[in-house]
Amino acid sequence: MIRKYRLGDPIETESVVCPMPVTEGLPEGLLYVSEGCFKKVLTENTRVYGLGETVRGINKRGWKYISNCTDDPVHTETKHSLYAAQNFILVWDADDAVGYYFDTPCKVEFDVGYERYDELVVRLETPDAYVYEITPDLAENESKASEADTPCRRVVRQFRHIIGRSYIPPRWAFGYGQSRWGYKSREDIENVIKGYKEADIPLDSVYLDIDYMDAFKDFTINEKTYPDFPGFVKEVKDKNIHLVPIIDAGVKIEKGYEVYEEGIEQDHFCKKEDGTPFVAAVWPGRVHFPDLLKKETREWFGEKYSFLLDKGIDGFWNDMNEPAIFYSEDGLKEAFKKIRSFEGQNLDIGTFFQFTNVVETINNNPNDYASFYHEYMGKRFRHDKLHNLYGYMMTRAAGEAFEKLSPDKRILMFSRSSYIGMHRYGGVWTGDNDSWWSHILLNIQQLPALNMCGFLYCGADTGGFSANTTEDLMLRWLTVSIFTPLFRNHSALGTRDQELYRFPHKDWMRGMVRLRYALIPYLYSEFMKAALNEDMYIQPLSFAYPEDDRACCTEDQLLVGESIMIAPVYTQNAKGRYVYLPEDMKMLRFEGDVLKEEKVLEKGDHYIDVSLKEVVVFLRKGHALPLAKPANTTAELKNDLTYICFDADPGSYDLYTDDGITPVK
Ligand code: MIG
Repeated sequence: MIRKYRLGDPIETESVVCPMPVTEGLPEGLLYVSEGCFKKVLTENTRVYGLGETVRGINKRGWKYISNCTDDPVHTETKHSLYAAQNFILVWDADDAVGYYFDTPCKVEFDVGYERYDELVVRLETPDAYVYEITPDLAENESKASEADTPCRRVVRQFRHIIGRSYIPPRWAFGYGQSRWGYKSREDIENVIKGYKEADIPLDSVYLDIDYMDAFKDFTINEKTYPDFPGFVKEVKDKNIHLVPIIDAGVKIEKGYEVYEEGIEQDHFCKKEDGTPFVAAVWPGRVHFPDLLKKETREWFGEKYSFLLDKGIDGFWNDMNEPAIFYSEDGLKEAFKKIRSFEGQNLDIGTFFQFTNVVETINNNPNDYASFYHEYMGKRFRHDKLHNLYGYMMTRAAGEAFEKLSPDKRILMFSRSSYIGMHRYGGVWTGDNDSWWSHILLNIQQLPALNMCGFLYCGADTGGFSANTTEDLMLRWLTVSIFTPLFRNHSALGTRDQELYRFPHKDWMRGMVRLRYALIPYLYSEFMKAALNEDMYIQPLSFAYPEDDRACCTEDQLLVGESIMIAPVYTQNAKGRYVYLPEDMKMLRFEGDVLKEEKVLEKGDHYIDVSLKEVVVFLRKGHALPLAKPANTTAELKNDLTYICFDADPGSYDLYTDDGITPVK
């Protein structure tokens, strides 16, 4: 059952697609303390889930999370905000599950037992919002119950129903992708493809980071480094490989640059209070931000993707759309003025840090976000009042354009920043993680939360973006990423090269990627069923075994689709790990795509050895797992499947298939 409440005068976000009457009063399960502040008592057993892409565990208790889309590349436990604002929270006690969705683009603070362990406090920056309260009981006209439903899963499914169907990518987007910030030319890309070919490692896509553009200008190509781009796209496509370029939010200010000129002429850029276009800076130096909140601007910007679609491109990633700001023109002036004022001084304890602070706070500065305006639904809004919608609207611009520009073909799209609602237009990647062991765990823990919020197509930079990776880290990370819909190896400029073919143990890595390809019929089928049934693709154990307290406390094992559980090793130099089985399961030990061992294990704790070249999967009782013969691209995968079963017939598995490319109606 879902009830919708209105607080004050909310800004419409169009994240909810089901029209619903407003119930008078306030949500029953929350205590309204004061203007925009809610409280709920948490018992010792209450678990709190949701919030999508954030730091820390699956159970969010014991920290404070702030929805405020931020380009912060250091994802440590100390942080409160990452790139996303996904305000869905699920509070679950022994026999009581309730979900809340706070639909407001303003900052929202979720104090989940931070001040007091036994209290959830939600503070809205401004007391204007729609609040949805979702309980597990189903009204007749609400989404159909599934046999596997448990209280948490029901709440999530109902929530997912009102926010609309999750984005569905083309099937090739389940293949392996190689990316790196630093590929400079057509030749660099050709070498990557050659490297994979020679090492016989499957590959479906190569990503083009900012260097494919001419001077970092959106919708341009550097003709010197990428001569005959359409010919290149075709040459690569003939090998069944897709090139996926990046698009940034900022439009370079440059006389004669078409996107800039048109944007000025047709009034598409965000303005300052005085009506002049707001000047910020990102990669190309000075830029304007397209006012993507405005419908006409979304149409205009979305149409621009045709520049690349027309050249044969069929996938994109949207970056820097929090939007990230290196500095604003006004902010920079101020900073120089301040810095000059320190000149000649004896910088001591009091002044030295003030001095360094001037530069440290210049990027993503709150003053800048409060100094430009949008036109949204016919009204003027200061950016900071609806900051969290910007990335959503950028991806929506693309998604809506694709429906017109590519009506017969799905286009790959994922974004860095997001708000619920964006899940209908694209997936997300989790941004600039590090090559740290703790970030494998973070990756594991973000996945179910993203699924709850509708972001089914998601994944992390495999191997880690910043910092230098190592062979063992990459191998272990692969044992997570081969199960995530988006499976991409990406790294930052200046870090150690991490294409799989460069590693001495590339044979082991090849084996893992081959296993991924063998799993694609299953993974795709489970993904599609989750999308079409408004369900979870990756679940925490508590969603399936709510009665089992041990399972509910398990934060480093996941259910992937209906048939399997994974328990990746994520600590360095471990030779295995303890795995908790919430029921009897069949352990499947793979070395590459070769099944080495099958063994039924009883419910309970087991220490499982897992060497660096192995992947261990647990098959649930009464379930079957289809496997294909691996191929070097998804296009070459055949549908002759073999099945591994545990007390089930192969025929019991409900395999979803389609052509993988026609948009699903
Ligand atoms: O501030 O385009 O998260 O994936 O490689 C860096 C360069 C800008 C941030 C993205 C990252 C990408 C990088 N971008």
